[in-house]
Amino acid sequence: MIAASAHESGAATLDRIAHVQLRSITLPLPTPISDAKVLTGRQRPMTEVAFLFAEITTEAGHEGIGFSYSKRAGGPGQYAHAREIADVLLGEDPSDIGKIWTKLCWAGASVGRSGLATQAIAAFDVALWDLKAKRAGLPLAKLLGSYRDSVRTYNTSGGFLHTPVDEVKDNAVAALEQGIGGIKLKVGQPDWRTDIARVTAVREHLDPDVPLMVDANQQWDRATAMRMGRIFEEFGLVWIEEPLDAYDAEGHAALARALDTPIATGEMLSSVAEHVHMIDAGAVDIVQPDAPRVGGITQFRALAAYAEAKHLDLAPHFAMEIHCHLAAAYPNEPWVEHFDWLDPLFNEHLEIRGGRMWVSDRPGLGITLSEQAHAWTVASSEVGRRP
Ligand code: SMN
Ligand code: MG
Repeated sequence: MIAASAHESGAATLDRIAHVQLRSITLPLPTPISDAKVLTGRQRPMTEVAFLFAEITTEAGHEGIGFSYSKRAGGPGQYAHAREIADVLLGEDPSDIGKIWTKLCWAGASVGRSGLATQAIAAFDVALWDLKAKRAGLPLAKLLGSYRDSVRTYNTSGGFLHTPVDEVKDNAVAALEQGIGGIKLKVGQPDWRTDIARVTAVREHLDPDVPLMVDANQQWDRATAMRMGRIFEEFGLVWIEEPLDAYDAEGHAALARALDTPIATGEMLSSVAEHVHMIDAGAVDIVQPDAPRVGGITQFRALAAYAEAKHLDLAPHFAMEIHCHLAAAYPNEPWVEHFDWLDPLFNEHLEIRGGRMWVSDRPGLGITLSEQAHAWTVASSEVGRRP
């Protein structure tokens, strides 16, 4: 007898994507943000973040939400690209996440498999993984196979270069009292002595056991990066982040070989291939992928598997609402970056205590858009029909 196919058995494979809602949401930042890229004139202070949200609904009524984002230029482009390719999803089995990623990629193949096109795909991909986990009744981390219920977390939003050092110290104390486990400070000032003075001031202000990281946002040339790295050795930093141009594999590798302090980088890379190039060059001790930037959770998981095989540590960049799940499913104890910037976008908030961020026990990512997020919507469109 021919075994009944999954279709005949009425399994979940009968479900099909019926409707896709896209939203472009502009999140205003409380104060203009400056890192090294601003102080050296490469960029203007950041005043907002452009989010691309995708909400997918199936004929059986299953729903998933995902997002991608752009700082400064790029948001409208991501939204426009997503609008162009959204109809590719209609009628597809929501479980065929890999197939759908490939279809979305080929739909826009002319604009490449990295950068803006990939980041637009990410919003759909994250939504499909959210939908898959919610349909299974599991938090995403558990669907992926989690190693832990919480992850170490450090704060970045209090340590930017526009913030006077006394305020940075206060922000660090407040973050630690909130239950945050580490503090990242921006460096890369025009005068390197100011960097040393600020990091020294914070180091001396906090308990010596508090983990500290620094982030130069690609500011230094190779000679400066080596000099600053050697000066920072005595601080026992958890890592030095983006000391060089994000694509300078050889330069990062020379630092990684020469310094005891781990080198962390990867946030700016927008494909798995770019990360593999850096990893293969020995350029990174702690890889910092950003799921929206590399094309979503499907791509992030491929990269995480490669990083695991290379015995690297993981510290995903930004988007903690996604990355707390992905980091919980990574073998080596990771760090997840804490930003409170996105809090107004969602009705739910991650629990932080004891130096750790606790993965929500809600199905999927565990997030729903707030009324405020809807009010900050600057454009929306839809394809298909709501079941
Ligand atoms: C960063 C994040 C958000 C804005 C500017 C820079 C960053 C980081 O490099 O690592 O958080
Ligand atoms: Mg950074």
